[in-house]
Amino acid sequence: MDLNRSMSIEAEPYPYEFVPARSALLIIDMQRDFMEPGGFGEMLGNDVAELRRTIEPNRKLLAAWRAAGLQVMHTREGHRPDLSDLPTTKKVRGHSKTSIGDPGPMGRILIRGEAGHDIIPELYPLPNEPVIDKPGKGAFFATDLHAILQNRGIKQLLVTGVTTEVCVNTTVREANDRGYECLVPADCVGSYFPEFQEMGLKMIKAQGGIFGWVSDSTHILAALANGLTVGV
Ligand code: TIU
Repeated sequence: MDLNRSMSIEAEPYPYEFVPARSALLIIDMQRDFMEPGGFGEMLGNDVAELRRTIEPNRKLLAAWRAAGLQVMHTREGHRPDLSDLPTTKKVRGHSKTSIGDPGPMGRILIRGEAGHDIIPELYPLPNEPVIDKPGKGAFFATDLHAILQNRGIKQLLVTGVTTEVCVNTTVREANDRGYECLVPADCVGSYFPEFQEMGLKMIKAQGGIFGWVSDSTHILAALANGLTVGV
């Protein structure tokens, strides 16, 4: 496959043209505490099944993306063990009995280095794939993601992960304002709330793609497979 040759992916509001060499797959917060039964997300009363349906499409997309030799990056939401990067407002929001930094089902909740903070085994990063530890919802706030993307010549992002209306949407908006073109495959992003899943995706592609494009992993896999055939 010629990684510098532009490819087209069926998407809304119109086809997404991308250059593989200038693109990265950015997988947002597929962490055990959000995704696994018995984790922090479930402890708060959320149905993790709504998120777990994204694992298999992400796994297939990640495998194809890696096989094509393309760049992958991962993010994790979390904080320093001493909580020095945790705003008090975030700590106390929701008046939950158990909050960030407290002992949880899989170690201290959303603290770097704890089991629950880490990425699920199905999508575990390879050693050459940068992992961005972020203290906020957006992947650009208080991280070196923008610098890494610039250094690697990345202009286009496939953004997947959880949750659609929170960390995925915030990251897509941050990326869009920095000049990146974002494509979001609907089956690879998930929300605890079906209505937010629907509206979170509509908000991205509305008004001519005001924040980006929405597609499906099957269309991306088809474009990669086609690129493999025509590029040889
Ligand atoms: N990663 C991410 O979306 N963090 C959240 O806190 N999401 C919620 O939906 N709460």
